[in-house]
Amino acid sequence: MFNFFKKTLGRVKKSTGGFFRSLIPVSIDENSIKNVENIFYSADFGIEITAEIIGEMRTELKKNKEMRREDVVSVASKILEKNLNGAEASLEIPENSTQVICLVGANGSGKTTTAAKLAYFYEKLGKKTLLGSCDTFRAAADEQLRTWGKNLSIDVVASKHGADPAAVAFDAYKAAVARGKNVVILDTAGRLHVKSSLMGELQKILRILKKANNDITPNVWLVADATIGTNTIESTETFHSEIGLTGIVLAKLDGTSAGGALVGVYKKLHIPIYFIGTGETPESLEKFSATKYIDGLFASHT
Ligand SMILES: Nc1nc2c(ncn2[C@@H]2O[C@H](COP(=O)(O)OP(=O)(O)OP(=O)(O)O)[C@@H](O)[C@H]2O)c(=O)[nH]1
Ligand SMILES: [Mg+2]
Repeated sequence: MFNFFKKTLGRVKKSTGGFFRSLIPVSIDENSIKNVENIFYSADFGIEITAEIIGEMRTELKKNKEMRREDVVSVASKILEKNLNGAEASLEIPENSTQVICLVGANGSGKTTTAAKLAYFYEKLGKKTLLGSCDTFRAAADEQLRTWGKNLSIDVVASKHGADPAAVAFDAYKAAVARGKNVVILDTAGRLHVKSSLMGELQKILRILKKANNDITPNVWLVADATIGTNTIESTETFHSEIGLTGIVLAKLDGTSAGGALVGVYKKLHIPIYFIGTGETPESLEKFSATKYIDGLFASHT
């Protein structure tokens, strides 16, 4: 993130929406286009998406010498919409089935909180859920999930600190089937994408789940931190090539981050985006909507 954006963000503690819009100058010509380029680049949209927006703006500016903020919003919205086409996804939960969602991601990205929010989300839809604590690495991890389970009245299967995460995944899946649960959500330990041994641990979890039931196709969702920026593309790519991601949840979109990296990630990898996280409470999880995301980004201050 450029210092400019960081500094300005620091000054104005507002939601991303109206604030991001207010960064765009009210009037733009050939000379101030660089300004707009910096704004989009600094919001983590990445080189390619930013270049697309700027390219389109240059074409417009050839026709008319001046663009208004509204015109930039309109051009950028169309480009973001095009690049997010097909990104929205929804989990199918057929009757009498037990779906598995395995959450993976970097340290502190929001996996455990998202696991709890997802359980709450599906319970509200009338589905029966179970949480599995496969983070046996961090001593307090299962306690964190147990607390969520207790507060939300959702079953939790956990194990001792240091236990094999794959064994917990197996037990959680079996317990979910035995108890007639519709969705089992597995929380895993945070890991750096460059650590191949830790990627091996995730591969083992997925192998063991296949042993528990060869017919299941686990959903493997990356919980990405919206505040991290463009290196999300690189880490998502590695997670994807190592374990085959089937979905993305973008956590922490409630802060000042524009979550622009999401667009670059989807453009490159075409991994569906299921949810966005918008806070720390159980309710603060929304199904991803491209239109809502774009509208929120460019919303006016109220
Ligand atoms: N504002 C905000 N905070 C969030 C969101 N999701 C998670 N958090 C916070 O981010 C911090 C880390 O969340 P966790 O769920 O513990 O992250 P984790 O990925 O499980 O962390 P590790 O297990 O240590 O890798 C906590 O303080 C959460 O409350 C979100 O959508 N918005
Ligand atoms: Mg965790």
